[in-house]
Amino acid sequence: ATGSTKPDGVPDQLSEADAALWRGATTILSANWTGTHTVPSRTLYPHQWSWDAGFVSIGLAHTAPERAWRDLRSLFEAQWPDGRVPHIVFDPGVTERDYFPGPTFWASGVGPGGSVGPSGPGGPVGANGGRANGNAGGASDGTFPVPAGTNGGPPRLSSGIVQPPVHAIGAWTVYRCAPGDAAAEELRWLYPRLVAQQEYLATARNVGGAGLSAIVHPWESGLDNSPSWDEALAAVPVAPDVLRRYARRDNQVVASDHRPTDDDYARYLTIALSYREGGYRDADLGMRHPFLVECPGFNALRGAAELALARIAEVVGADPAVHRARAASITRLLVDRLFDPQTGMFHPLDVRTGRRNPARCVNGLLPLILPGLPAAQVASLVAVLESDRFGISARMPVPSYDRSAADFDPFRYWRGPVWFNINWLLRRGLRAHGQVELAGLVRTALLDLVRGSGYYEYFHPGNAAGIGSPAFSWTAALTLDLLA
Ligand code: 9YW
Repeated sequence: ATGSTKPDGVPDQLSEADAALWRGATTILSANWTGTHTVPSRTLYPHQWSWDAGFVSIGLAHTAPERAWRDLRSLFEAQWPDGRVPHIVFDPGVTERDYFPGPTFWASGVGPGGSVGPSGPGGPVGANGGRANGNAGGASDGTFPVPAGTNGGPPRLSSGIVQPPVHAIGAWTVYRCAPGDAAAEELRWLYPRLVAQQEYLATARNVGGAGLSAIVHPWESGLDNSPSWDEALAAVPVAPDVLRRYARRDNQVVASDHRPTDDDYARYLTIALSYREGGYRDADLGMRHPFLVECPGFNALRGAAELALARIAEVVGADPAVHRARAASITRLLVDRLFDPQTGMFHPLDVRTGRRNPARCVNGLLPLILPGLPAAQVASLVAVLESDRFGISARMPVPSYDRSAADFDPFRYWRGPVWFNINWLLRRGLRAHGQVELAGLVRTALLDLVRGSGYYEYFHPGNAAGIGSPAFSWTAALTLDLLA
């Protein structure tokens, strides 16, 4: 939280150089604000993305908490009756040409019988404003509140998949930075929805049966083309002609060799179509869905969300103990199922084959954010972070993939480049385990990146050049949090 500020809201304690960084970041967040939500990037991602909204709220907590609450509300107004929070909420004012795959591709709310709208098996809470379609899920007390503002309005168009649940951490951060009656009211509105989101992940996505959530698409991890998914993706039978039926847009905005390959994309679309054809239902996924993986990063964030919910529960008068117990159980399951003593880190488990993916990817370090992670695993992750594979240093934050791997690619998205949000999470984890010095190195290296290259989407892990979209929201937002 900030103390006294200069007239334009910049914290007094910042040096001139840091004040300039702060102003740069707030300018980007204002430019990416639409009036109801923040877009990740004006050029590349013109809608609202789920985990981006969580990170953005962490930055806005320091500069514009009322916008942070509005942003989170905007996302949760599009929550489905079964509790899932869609990974993209589409802006009806943006044309299909500006982003692919857009609302026509996802056709959310279209059931197997072709019925369109909120009465389909999984459409968003919409015109009829409730769970009239008989979906399971909702808050643990069995009542799912009707989202305010959508009652009687048109259904919000969205994708049908999810992203890592970082929103409780966001909401808690906004409240902590700017508490008060209005903020407590926002927490009361969000709390049952955040609980429903967690319930969905804990039940419908418990495909492996042990209690960890399975993702049904690489996009759900947030780490789209990470080597984490290579083996599971290779086994997906590509739908014939899929890339002729649908045209990509991303690689027309950003250089192709900085993005996933066409072959990756064909598989992404095939998996999404399979889920769509099943009406986005999760029953029997194990029997019919071509991609089901327990991701250590996703599940660690689910655990961290429970801990944030425990704090929120204390404010809204709910029971914090159940959330702490769930976080402890997720932590245990991660260690039992996804930790590999050979590599000293966590690896995704393919539910279809029972195999753990051997690649050393940065999502395998994210369980560090869980304060209850046993000391042996903490020590092991710290050793991996300090090794040449990930090379934590004051010069460069942690790359998305093992630097010594033969297929490490410094340009291609989640196969090497440095990502701001992941490093922000790792720094948080290091601090949670008393690794103050390493946490400080990550902070310094992150701030040097934006100071030297700007607020890019990702960065070259060798020369620190910005890659992908400039003026990227979560990079700006998390810069504010590092400076505050
Ligand atoms: C896409 C918006 C999203 C992020 C993902 C990132 C990328 C590509 O951009 O996804 O078209 O959705 O991989 O984590 O949320 O910033």
